[in-house]
Amino acid sequence: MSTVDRNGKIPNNVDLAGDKRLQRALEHWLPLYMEWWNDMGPAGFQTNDIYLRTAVSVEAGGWANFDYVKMPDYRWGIFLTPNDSVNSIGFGDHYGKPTWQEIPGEYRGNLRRIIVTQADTEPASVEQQRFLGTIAPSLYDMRNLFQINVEEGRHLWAMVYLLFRFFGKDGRDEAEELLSRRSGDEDKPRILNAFNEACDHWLSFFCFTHFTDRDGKFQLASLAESGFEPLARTCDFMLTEEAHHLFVGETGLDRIIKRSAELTMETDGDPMSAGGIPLDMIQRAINYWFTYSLDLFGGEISSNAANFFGEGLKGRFKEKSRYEDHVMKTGIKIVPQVIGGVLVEDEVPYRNAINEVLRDEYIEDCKRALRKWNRTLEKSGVGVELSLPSRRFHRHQGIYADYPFDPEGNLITKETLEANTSRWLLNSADNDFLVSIMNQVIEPGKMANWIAPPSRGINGQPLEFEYVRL
Ligand code: BYC
Ligand code: FE
Ligand code: FE
Repeated sequence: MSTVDRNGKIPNNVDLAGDKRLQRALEHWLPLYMEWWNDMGPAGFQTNDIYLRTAVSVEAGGWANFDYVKMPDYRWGIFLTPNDSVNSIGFGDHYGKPTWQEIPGEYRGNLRRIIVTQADTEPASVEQQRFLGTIAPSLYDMRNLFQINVEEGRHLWAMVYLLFRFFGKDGRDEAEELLSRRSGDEDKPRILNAFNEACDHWLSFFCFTHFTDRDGKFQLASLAESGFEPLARTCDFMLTEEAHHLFVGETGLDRIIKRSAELTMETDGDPMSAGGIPLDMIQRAINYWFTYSLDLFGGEISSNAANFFGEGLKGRFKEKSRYEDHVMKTGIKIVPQVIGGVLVEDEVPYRNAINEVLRDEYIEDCKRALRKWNRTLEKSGVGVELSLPSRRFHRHQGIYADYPFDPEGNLITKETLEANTSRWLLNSADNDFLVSIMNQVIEPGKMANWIAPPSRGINGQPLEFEYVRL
């Protein structure tokens, strides 16, 4: 049964009150978390009332409770999707056996690694977005930023609960480490590469929430069917919140694209002169964040991933509903590899290529959004199209990382790559310009000049609503 405790220090539906040791341990971690939030969470605005959605229960509607809240008073709770029936493991070598309620000893190391990696991304993203409130294009956008920030904080709580509950002293140590690593820090960086990249302006923010949070969607979905049931149910509930992050990214980019097209037309092809963002700069930002996000799926050929799947820890996207063979002991996947200086199609045992299977799904989802943006461009009549670069371009992980590819995925020379990098990827001049045009806009309903207004407000409120009370 999952009864919701809303009134304790830590709201939850995991019966914390019934496990005093665990409750005390988490209550001890709470001030450390708050210290991190004060140091590394959104700069400023901590005493302002913000129109936020808070999860107060897991039932339909109950997790989307809207009210004015000061960020430090947000109720960071622990909520798992309830499940009162007995489930069976949905894939891998234990297919069909009952799911685990406790950690199987032999998989402790791998589960710890998966949970810590997932956990690490959550505070990292908050750190990356720390200063964006000070240059928000509207109160609507500022509110969405803070909504995402508090929810990523809650996602950290979700993972830290698992660490405390199932990993004893190791878990407590990991939880402390999660608050001591820092995005972009030379000595103590965050674990995955995209989470150490600077996100200094709102073009990067929308690319991040579109492309990088979208990795979250696919990773969480593949963990939401894990044989370790507490992990599955935690990730399942996180996905409900994730949808809003993706909405912010996808519509945010669409609004920038719409405005950039307008300004391009109005200025005869020089939107920068009107404080707008050129479409080729948007393309470079897409190239940059899409490829860093591709890295987050891990290597194309990975024995880690094969083990996670075989052990029943991490499946594929919508494993139950989309696939028929859930064991996949045999089978191959074609993965193009560079062999002897040329790209050749190579056969890889299916399980070893499972990161690539997830990456395929992710790329399809990114293409869908791209088609939408291109429809916006088509309507504008600007005569420009955006595209997604090849999965081989600009990679830092996996089998393509060591080779120079162009955005179409052709092998090129290092010299050609170097000569074109600033044309293909968001560069320092772009970043300087983008920061220079982003000034805080705080009049309710008003938008910065470089972005179109959204089509509607939050939770049925008008655009002019005071989403942040300054
Ligand atoms: N950067 O076998 P390989 C989210 C490491 S986002 C740096 O190819 P594997 C969110 C790897 O650790 C979702 N290092 O990879 C979004 C290994 O290191 P060791 C986050 C990387 O293990 C926005 C080595 O390279 N969730 O929620 O098959 C805002 C060889 O690795 C990277 C998860 O990631 C990289 N990109 O797959 C807020 C789910 N990629 O052991 C939140 C949990 C790989 O040699 N994680 N390495 O030292 C996993 O399932 C897997 O760890 C990965 C990697 C898919 C990430
Ligand atoms: Fe998250
Ligand atoms: Fe997210």
